Amino acid sequence: MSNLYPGIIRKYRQYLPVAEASIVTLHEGNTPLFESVRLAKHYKLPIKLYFKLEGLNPTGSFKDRGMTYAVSKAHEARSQAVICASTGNTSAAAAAYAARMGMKAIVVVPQGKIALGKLSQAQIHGAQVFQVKGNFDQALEVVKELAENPKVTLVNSINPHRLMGQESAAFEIVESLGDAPDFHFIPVGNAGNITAYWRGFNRLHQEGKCKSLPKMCGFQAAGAAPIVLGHPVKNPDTVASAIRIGNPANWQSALDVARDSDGFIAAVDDEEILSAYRAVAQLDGYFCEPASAASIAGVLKMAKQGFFQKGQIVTCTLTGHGLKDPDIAIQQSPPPVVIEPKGAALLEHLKL
Ligand code: AN7
Repeated sequence: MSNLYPGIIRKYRQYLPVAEASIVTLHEGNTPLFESVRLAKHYKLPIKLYFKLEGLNPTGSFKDRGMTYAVSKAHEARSQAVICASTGNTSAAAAAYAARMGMKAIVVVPQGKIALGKLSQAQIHGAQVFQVKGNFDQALEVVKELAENPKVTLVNSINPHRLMGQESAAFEIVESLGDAPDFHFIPVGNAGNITAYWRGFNRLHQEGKCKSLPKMCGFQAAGAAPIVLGHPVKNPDTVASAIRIGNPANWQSALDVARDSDGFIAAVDDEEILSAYRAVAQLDGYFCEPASAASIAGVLKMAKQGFFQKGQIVTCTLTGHGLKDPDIAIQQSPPPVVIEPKGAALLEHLKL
């Protein structure tokens, strides 16, 4: 018998039913839960802080968990193509899973507003890529108009199969810790992922596989914080392009999760996001994308306010890999020094 890790559909078969011949996997999931050492120490956090490294999924984001199941179910339903609007990561995942299944992918992204790595993924996997003259919310309206067509399946997070797949990240956290954490911090865009985690934790709780439930703490970017403000944001703006969303698809559900878990949805500004983005890279050696750092910025913000008690267990989803958006990393770092090709020239610049 093979010991190959089979991906989340086969691992969590009882929760993700689909015909065997329709299963498409890139062996997503099984991502590490990684303890913060130097970042936690630097900020004198009283908690045990763990990062769920979702950037280590095959296309570099958590979207793979939802896409494996959404594309499998689309194939089972004899759909010919999958379609999505995206701030980048959904389109990368849709393109990759469609390629692996031999289906078409049609992706609609806001023109000039998605990270280059993500655009390159959609393109190289052979998706038909459309750039809409507008923002993500408008792109979503466009694809919803096509979703009635039985030949295509919409794979945004309004597709329930997406969220069913994404529950698997909560299952893995419970497996890693032996119980649920006290708090779970997570970035919020369309609010699909926070909804999926909460459902996942609840499922295991009902089955007696964890004794407690976490308080769910979701963070939007301040320039794109409709849930916090209580109204849609017409022109959302933030450095965290993945969560530049002004009218989230799962808005009500985010409010329900915050209420039911005794948690909250709050905002962090771009400065806080970028500071956390640099800190996790420079102190803990992990490179996440700016949107992912919103959850760490949230932890740091709450810690400053004395929110945590000593020894509490906090997990934090780092949703996507930093290599998706190298432009921001370069902007946020000192430029490389140009030198003559001589050891002495290098030595001049070193403080050894
Ligand atoms: C890195 O790809 O919406 O709250 O179209 O890429 O479940 O929407 C991406 C969202 C967080 C927010 N972090 O998750 C898309 C898209 C990263 C993301 C989110 C996204 P949701």
